[in-house]
Amino acid sequence: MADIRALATHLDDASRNATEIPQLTEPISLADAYDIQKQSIAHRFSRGEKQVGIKMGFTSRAKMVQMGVHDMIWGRLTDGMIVEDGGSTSYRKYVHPRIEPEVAFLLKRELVGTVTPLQAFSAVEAIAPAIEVIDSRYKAFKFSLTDVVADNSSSSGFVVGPWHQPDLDCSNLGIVVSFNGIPVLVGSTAAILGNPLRSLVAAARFAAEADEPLQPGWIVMAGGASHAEALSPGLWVECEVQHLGRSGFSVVE
Ligand code: OOG
Ligand code: MG
Repeated sequence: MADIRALATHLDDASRNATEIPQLTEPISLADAYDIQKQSIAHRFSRGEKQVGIKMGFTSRAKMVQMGVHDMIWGRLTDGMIVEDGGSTSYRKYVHPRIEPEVAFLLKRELVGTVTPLQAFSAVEAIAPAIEVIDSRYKAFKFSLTDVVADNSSSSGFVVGPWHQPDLDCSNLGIVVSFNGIPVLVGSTAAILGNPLRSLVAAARFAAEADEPLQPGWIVMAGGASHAEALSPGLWVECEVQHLGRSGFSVVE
């Protein structure tokens, strides 16, 4: 039997100290992996961090293909992971960080269980262009489905741009990510399950399974619209989403 508590501490230590670890060797169930995630994040809560939402992962084909994982996953976001829009983050805080262009939803109502896209939409207060900084704690960024779930789905940092009223169709908005002003990724929000709202629908279902309803005021990160791109110190990273505007941050040593 896997020692859930020990693995949770192991992963929390790896994340806190930005040290890489080998993939988990014992076979664990998906339910165990989510338990490890929960207990690992509980360490963050005990250090004073607060949950501010959840992130969805593998909601686009590009991400599934890049990582060889073909199931949707989710992770918990805390205030300790916030990177200020227009601000900076230190490369030293990560093992081998990558960024993904995403959109973020801000909820105004609790959302849980089986909901329609329309019900999900009616719980949305605002939408924003966003960037996720993912950082697997596993060596060479290689993991199985259960490994990555236990590692809080690689969540590490996130940047949310200006909030926009949800009065626009976000199903097919153009995306351009640039590094130091040079475009490195282009895409569309349509890559996220055909419509990022479907990611919110899935998030509500996961929340029900975990018995942790999505809360008003929470942020839901819809998942990367493209493959992830590696970061290095000295970069100014910007993600522009059509009609929503831009979010950006710099990576310092
Ligand atoms: C897992 C996290 C995936 C996304 O947006 O698809 C993710 C990983 O690729 O490390 O955040
Ligand atoms: Mg992501």
